Parts: sequence; C-alpha cells; structure tokens
Amino acid sequence: MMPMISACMGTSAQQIAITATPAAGATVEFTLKTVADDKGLAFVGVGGTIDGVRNPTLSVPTGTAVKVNFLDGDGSQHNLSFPDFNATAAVNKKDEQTSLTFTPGKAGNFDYFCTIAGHKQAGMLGQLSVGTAGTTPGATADDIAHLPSDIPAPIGQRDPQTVRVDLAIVEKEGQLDDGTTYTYWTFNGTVPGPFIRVREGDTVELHLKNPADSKMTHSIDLHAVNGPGGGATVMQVAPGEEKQFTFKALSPGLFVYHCATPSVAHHMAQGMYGMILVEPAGGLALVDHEYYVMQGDMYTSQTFGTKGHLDFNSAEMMAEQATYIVFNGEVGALTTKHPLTAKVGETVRIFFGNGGPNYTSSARSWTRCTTRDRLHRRR
Ligand SMILES: [Cu+2]
Repeated sequence: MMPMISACMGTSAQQIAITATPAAGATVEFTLKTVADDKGLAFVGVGGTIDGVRNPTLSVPTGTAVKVNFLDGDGSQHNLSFPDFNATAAVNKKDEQTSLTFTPGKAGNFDYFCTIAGHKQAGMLGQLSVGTAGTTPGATADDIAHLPSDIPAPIGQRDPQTVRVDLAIVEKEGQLDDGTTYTYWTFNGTVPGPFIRVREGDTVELHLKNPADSKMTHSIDLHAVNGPGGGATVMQVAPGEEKQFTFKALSPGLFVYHCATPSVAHHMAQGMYGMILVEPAGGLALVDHEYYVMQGDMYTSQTFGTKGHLDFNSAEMMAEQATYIVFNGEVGALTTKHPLTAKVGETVRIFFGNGGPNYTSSARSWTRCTTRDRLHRRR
C-alpha cells in the first residue's frame, strides 16, 4: 500500500419511526422499490414516512401484521427476504410487483436483504424494528456512511491529462447510531467525502459549490496540493457561491483532504474530510477489491449511547475527549451496514485515512476511547 498521510491536525439503515401506533390486529404496509445507481444497489421506500429513503428501517409494533409491497425499479432480478420470519418475495424484471405479508412474533431488530449473490454487499440491506415504535422515539435520518466499495476505477496506463472534480457541500442530518442523529457537514453528502483518483502529472480543476441554504462557509485543503493551504486560501466558499482552482498533482501518494475553514477542527469533526489518490505513472498493481475507510472522532454534549439528536460540543473537542470514534462516519458502518468482503485467496487494498481532528489511529487512541466511553456512561 502507498504511504498514508493523515490529517494535518492533530456511519445502511435509516431509522424511520412510525408515529401512530396501529391498533392490535391492524396491518402495517410499506412499499420498497429496488434501485441501482452510483451508490450501489438499495431498497428505496415509496410513499409515507419512508418515501425516498434508502434501505429504510421499517418500524412496527409487536404482534402487528406487516405487508411489504415489492417493486422492481432497476430491471434486475432481486428478492426481499426477512430470514428471521421465513418471508421472501422475488421480482425478475422492470416494474414487476409482488408483496409479502407476515406477523413478527418477537421483538427486536432484524435484517432484511436481497439474497442474490453480492446484492447485500452492494447495499441491499435494511432493518425491521419490531416492538420499538412508540417506546423508543429514536431520531431518524439518512445513512451518512460513504460506501467503502465506492471508489473510482484504477487509472493504470495513460498519459497525464486535465481532470475536472466537482464537489458540493452538504450540511445534513445523518444517522450516527440506531436512534441517534447528528448534524454532519460533508462533501457530497457522505462521510468521508468522495474518493478522488488522479494520475501523477494530471492537472486537476477542482470545483467546490456551497448551496444557498448552507449555514456556514466551507472550503477545501488537499494535502496533494503544493501551494498555500492546499488550496484553502483561494477556496473559502460562502453559502450560495461556487469557486474553483487548478493544481498539478506533482507527487504520487494517498492524501487527506478536508475543510479548512475556522474553526478547522470543528469542520473536520463534523465529517468534512476525504482522500485523494495520486497514482504513479503506470498505475498500481491490480487487486480483486479496493476499499475506502476513514476514521474520525466526534464530540457531543450528550453521553455516548444517548438516543435522539446529539449536539456538537466544542469544549470536549478542545479537550480531545471524543464521545464517538467512527469509521466512515457512523457506528456500525463497516460491521453491520457496509461490511468489507472478500473470498479466500483474493487480494484486497484498503485506502485508509484519518479525518481526526484529534485522535491518531492506533491501539492507544482506542484505549483512550474505551476509557472515555466508560466515563461517559458513568456520568
Ligand atoms: Cu467546512
């Protein structure tokens, strides 16, 4: 693997709670549609509180019948399986629709997914939450994790050229943990932001757009840039503005980029980091899988594990006392939601970076985190 340069300083299941609890004997109905897009595969909610949500958490009371309408939105073969309840339905072609009905007899959180080889790993995984609606009013928001498999294709053999990169600021609510949300600031809506892949000698034209409804000015500092602030001196972008600058990627390597608008540490703790790979001439050796993982530390006023919406806490950040240390922005991003998979004998390359702002990625930092978590719980 290429050398990793860490930041200069120092988490797919959305939760949707059903608001009205149906009477005993009622049926709760949902509609899920398959989608295949640049984020991978997913089930997307249609109608009601789950409309447009990828892999929505379906929350139902215990003992209530669940009906799920299942629609093929992308034209490939898929199925929708709730293995804990022996319920499954399949579709084979575009716009084909079917449904399944079952009555969960036990409370808890259960996975639903497509059992076709590779589809779950590509993103078709969500949760059914039984018996929690109305009792745990957990906050709900979009999955914030960047899919670890979402990496541009290798560049390999080609001459240097001009490459345009478009980034957009997205300030949004995201799911930090089950029932727990946080207001993230992001590049393109995920943590980490997009994986940028160029070649040594490429001229990179980087555009950064900050929408008018943003609350903050944001910027970008790429450690692959030889120049003032890694670009940040000319790339402070106020809400409603778009700016661009051009740089030449002189040094091959894997570099962090991040927002560098004061307080820089605050912007990074909100999730504003990503990586840029500058491939050497001739490219990297081909492997079977490439994955993209970044660590980040987060600081909240509420203790670890609190349900609901958590607020940023500046004092905790300045004291370097993280409430959460996460991979790809949320609890469980790489374990339950988007696991990294490989078959025996395959080769895997992991591009790993640390968005910070405070913690290194080492045994020591994890020990500190564990200790801190215990302190938080004890408070
Ligand atoms: Cu920022």
